[in-house]
Amino acid sequence: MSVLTTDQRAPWRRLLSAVALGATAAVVLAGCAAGSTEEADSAPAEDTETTASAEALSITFIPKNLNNPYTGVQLKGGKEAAEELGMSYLEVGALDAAADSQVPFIQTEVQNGTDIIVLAANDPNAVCSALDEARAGGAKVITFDSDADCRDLFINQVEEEEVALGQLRQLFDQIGGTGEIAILSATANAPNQNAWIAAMRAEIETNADYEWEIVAEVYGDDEDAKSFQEAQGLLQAYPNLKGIISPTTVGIAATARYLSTSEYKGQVALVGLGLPPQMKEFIKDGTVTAFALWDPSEVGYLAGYAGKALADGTITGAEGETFEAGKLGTFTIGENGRIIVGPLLEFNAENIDDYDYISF
Ligand code: RAM
Repeated sequence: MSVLTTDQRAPWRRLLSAVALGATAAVVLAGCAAGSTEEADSAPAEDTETTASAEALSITFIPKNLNNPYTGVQLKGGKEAAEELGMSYLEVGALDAAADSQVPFIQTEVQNGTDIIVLAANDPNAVCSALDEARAGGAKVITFDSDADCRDLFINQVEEEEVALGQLRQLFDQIGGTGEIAILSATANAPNQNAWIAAMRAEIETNADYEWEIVAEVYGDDEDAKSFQEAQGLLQAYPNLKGIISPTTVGIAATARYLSTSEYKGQVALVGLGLPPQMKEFIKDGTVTAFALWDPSEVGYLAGYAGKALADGTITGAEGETFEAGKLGTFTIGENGRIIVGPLLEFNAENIDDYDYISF
């Protein structure tokens, strides 16, 4: 994955950054966000990956963390959209998904006068003041994958309840509705993880089919090694565990890898959200029977198109507005600026080979 530093941005944007530090920041950046400023007309070409046009809108993706194959698939879609739309594209971020790791990257984009910031929030409490500043300066802010309530739009992969219920049903199909289960999540503050887990817990409480006892909820922080250790810890601490739900691609892959060579293989069920290329071997060797996800590249792609429509003024983020998103078709903005990409995909031994295209 390529990560450009801000120094590689066009000189005119760096100039605006300097101006942006002054009191006139909002005015200057608002002009920049419109994408048709005089500065842009006389500016040298962008020195980024995707466009040579000085008038191009700039879009920067800030994922949860770079050290995550899921991120790579999402950004592939974002970059594709930026290329199709002639926008200048950048992806920046930290290797880890710590709560405050995204703040300096947002601040740099504010200083650079970036037109569209697309972010997967690690922690709304950490990122919102920097994002508010970006919006006050004229930037359009989109969250994707993981929401924060300080944005123009949220590109949500699948309705939260559908994500939650799909995983529970997959577990029920394998172990029935009784026994001890555990959750292996990503980071403790991740809005997407926590929304899915809350919906799962609510369903378990109210659905008479589900008499499971959730004995633990642990966090692998979307780091492979930590997730692996947490999986190992769960199985040692709870000898009667019947199933693990891991609603994170990093967590489920690490847990599957641990299970695959352990005495628990085939004894403890594992469901959750996984990337087909990472999970294929564990489906084939019988460690995992079924898991779920969506195509993450579509989430990034849609964010790119939504960002362009916002920056062009075609949409404002209001409920009921529609816009075209290239190969994905027409989308309508739902309640509270939310846009759903598609349905939950479920993978198993019968269909796993059909999803080789979801690759990183
Ligand atoms: C991990 C991340 C991401 C989530 C996927 C399912 O890669 O936590 O935010 O959407 O899993």
